Amino acid sequence: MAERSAEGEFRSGFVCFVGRPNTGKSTLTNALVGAKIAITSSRPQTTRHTIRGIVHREHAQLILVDTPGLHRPRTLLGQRLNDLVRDTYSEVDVIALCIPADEKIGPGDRWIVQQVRQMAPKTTLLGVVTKTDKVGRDRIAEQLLAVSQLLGPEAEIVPVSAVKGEQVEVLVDVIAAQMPEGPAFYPDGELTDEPEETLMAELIREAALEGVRDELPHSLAVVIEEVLPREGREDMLDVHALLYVERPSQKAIVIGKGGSRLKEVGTNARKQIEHILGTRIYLNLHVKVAKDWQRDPKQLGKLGF
Ligand SMILES: Nc1nc2c(ncn2[C@@H]2O[C@H](COP(=O)(O)OP(=O)(O)OP(=O)(O)O)[C@@H](O)[C@H]2O)c(=O)[nH]1
Ligand SMILES: [Mg+2]
Repeated sequence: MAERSAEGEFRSGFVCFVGRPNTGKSTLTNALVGAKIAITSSRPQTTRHTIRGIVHREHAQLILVDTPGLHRPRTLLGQRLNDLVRDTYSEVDVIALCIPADEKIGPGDRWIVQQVRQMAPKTTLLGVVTKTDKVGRDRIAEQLLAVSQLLGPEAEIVPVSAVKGEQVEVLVDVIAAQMPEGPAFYPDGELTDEPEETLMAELIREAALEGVRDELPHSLAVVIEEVLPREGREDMLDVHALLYVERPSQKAIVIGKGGSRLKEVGTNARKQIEHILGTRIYLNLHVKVAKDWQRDPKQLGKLGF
């Protein structure tokens, strides 16, 4: 168990969550921050840019950097996401490797450890065994041992369930103990440095990902075109968003029969956005085809990658 900082000392710093896609990094980020600032889904490659979440405690402030899952890239988008994650290694005090309790450690995990050790040889590497609610105690113990073998005997390893909220505070303490002494970087109460437009685009993408299958998730990108205050109404925003897909067939799936799916996506996203921004919005969604944007440098640039 890590030492707590002595009375009066304040610690602050950056911690980056890394791991294969779908290992629970964003869910854990939200659980630690105590608010939904990162979207999550059962599909790999949900997170596409680094998201900073801020954890405020009496004796510490942690800035969590949630990153896209790392994997051997198959598209230009995949390559850009990997580059993004590598860039953040050098900027953080602690790197926390997330490995689910219910999956065997594989070459993908070893590859990530090797990347981290190469790019940030001096940075503290922690192990986090995620999704512990999915397995029994024996399996958790087995996984802790396996992660210890992967990271070496000096590495601290914490088992957590972000969904059940188990061990989340223990993880905060262990990370905080590794941080340098120093003042807070962000004012009290600030939970993320995500621009509101990014949050909105992400919540729309999450709603649109719900229930879709196969390769569509990777083909979907959302851009906020315009945010305007409603004339004569201070408490309402008009938000215009574009959903990009790669093929006409995908456009049909997103829109649904008679527009039914898109309507549902709009309703779900609107509720989430209103909740996080604390203001009423009118959400206008349009779907467009941008052929093979994941592989096209020009299109990627336009979509912000
Ligand atoms: N049962 C259980 N499921 C979890 C837990 N944490 C995450 N999950 C589920 O695992 C899936 C992936 O979670 P995410 O947080 O989106 O994973 P990620 O690592 O951010 O994924 P990428 O952004 O694609 O790399 C989702 O379906 C989550 O609901 C947990 O503690 N318990
Ligand atoms: Mg994620």
